[in-house]
Amino acid sequence: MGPSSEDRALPAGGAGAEGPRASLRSELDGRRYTVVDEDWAGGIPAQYGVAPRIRIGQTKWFNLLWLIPIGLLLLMVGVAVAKGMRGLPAVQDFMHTYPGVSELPRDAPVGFPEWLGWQHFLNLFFMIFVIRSGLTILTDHPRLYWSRHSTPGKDWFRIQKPVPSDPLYTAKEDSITLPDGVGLPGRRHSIGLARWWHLGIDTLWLANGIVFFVLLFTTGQWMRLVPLHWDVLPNAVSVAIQYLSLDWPAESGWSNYNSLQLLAYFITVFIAAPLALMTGLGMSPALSTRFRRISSLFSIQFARSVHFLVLCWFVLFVVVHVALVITTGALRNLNHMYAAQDAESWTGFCVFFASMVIVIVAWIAATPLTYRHPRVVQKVGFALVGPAQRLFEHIDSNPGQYTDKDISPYFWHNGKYPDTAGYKQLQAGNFDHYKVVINGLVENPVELSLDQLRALPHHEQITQHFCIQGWSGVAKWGGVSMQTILDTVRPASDAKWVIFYSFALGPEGGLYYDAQPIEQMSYHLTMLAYDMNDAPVSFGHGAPLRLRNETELGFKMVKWIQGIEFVADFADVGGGLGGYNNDHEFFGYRQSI
Ligand SMILES: Nc1nc2c(c(=O)[nH]1)N[C@H]1C(S)=C(S)[C@@H](COP(=O)(O)O)O[C@H]1N2
Ligand SMILES: [Mo]
Repeated sequence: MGPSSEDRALPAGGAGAEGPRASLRSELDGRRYTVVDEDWAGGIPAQYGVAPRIRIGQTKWFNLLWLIPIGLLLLMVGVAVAKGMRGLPAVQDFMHTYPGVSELPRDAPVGFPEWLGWQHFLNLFFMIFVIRSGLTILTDHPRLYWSRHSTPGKDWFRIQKPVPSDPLYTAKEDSITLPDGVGLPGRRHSIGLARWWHLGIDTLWLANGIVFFVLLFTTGQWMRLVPLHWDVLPNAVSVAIQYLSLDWPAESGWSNYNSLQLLAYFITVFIAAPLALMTGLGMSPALSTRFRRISSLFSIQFARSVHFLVLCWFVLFVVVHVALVITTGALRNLNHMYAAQDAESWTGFCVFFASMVIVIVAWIAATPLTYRHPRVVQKVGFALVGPAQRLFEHIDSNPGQYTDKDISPYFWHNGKYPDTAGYKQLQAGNFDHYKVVINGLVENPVELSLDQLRALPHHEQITQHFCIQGWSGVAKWGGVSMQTILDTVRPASDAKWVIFYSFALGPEGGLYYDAQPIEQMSYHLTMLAYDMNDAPVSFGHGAPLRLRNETELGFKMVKWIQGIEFVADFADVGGGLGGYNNDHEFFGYRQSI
């Protein structure tokens, strides 16, 4: 069973038409989930996507599986062409001038130091979990776009069917399942856990990378990874012809990589890896909102797309790299990297074999352990990446990033819609009897009707929403700045968190809720919205009132708000972890990245 505490009788949920009740806490689900079992996340059933597709033109989609036969065919043609070319005198001259290696500076080191072996292993080990959890994150919104609008049909890549026409179709419904051994974890919508893996291991991978860069430049090993002369380009062409004509270049990896190899390593270390970091950060709502210049050129979706292309490069690199290590003198190559020696012995192979046992065991165990001990994954992940997330939470961005012309034509829906009798009654009455209850540790608790909210100073902002699942959209929000609410209710000095209660239940019962740090309530872009794009917020987007807090990811922006409570801490609110998704799905409460 998932929950750790005993099940509570679920409340009827929602307020009656007489107005919201004073305390909404009792309507929360007090359970705190500790395992991922069959009933987890409302028992969301598995759903599989389609083979990856790329859009060509307006509406045609190309199934990427075709690349397998096409690639084989091209390879065969390439081999034939390369073989033919090598008979030509001009090509022979060229290959004589450019045999395939660029000369190294005289003081360049020879051979592989021992630290490189460790670096290489740790890098490989971390990358496995980064890639697998990255795939799970991708499949939570299995589409890629170039613009921040995430408009259905405008995706350039998808591993899911076209978006159905149902206007209330949600991003959660769109998510797909991966096999447990591929994704980390594989289960549909397990993005909370996937992100702890991804961001947590990322910090280790980065730390390893920083050590690598420092050692590279302090030992002179960088000279072996950086092309120092333009002749590397013709030399790389020469190597390509040699590989393709099946008359492979002589191995010189111990002292000097061939030029094609050098370029591949250079791109991987000095371009792909930094790009992975930069595009990763480019997806942070806090950073994207703050650095609007960069973000207006390279939107969150551009960053997500490039992040994915970097993954494709890494995977391609790994496949070719491993294939060549094996086919170009496996024992000697393994000795280089795993035993720091240039010999034909089995030493390197034995170390490599032992390291592979570790890799395989960890690979197999990762997903089942995640399902059994999700809170451990969450804790470790938070220990690793939490400080960075906390840091970015201090970013209080100014309004004005976007204008009317940036407003997205389509804005995805998400979450579980409210269907309680109380909400329906209010909705039927056009929310005339709606009142948002604002209380807790405040000097002046209030209950405000929509008319009263509309009478308060009007606040408007055009901002970008970024869902944890990966889609984004820009909208104009009209309503009341949270600062105005603070001025009205005057929080006590011990009020540190603000709880937003929804009318809607979460997938496993109990009201959806979320806790926000009080500092962020005075940010320029934190508000209660009753209008969206100059019309009252629709049912799907949170009628009659929803939260906007642009420092955070979308799931923290509670829709269909019925109450707001100021508290000293959230430990005894709901499951005690600061939000419905945190209690149930292992999300975190700081979500600036
Ligand atoms: N009450 C409630 N609010 C919610 C959710 C929910 O499930 N229930 N989902 C959240 C998530 S995950 C996102 S991304 C945004 C989506 O807002 P939208 O449907 O207006 O795009 O609402 C957030 N607010
Ligand atoms: Mo979301």
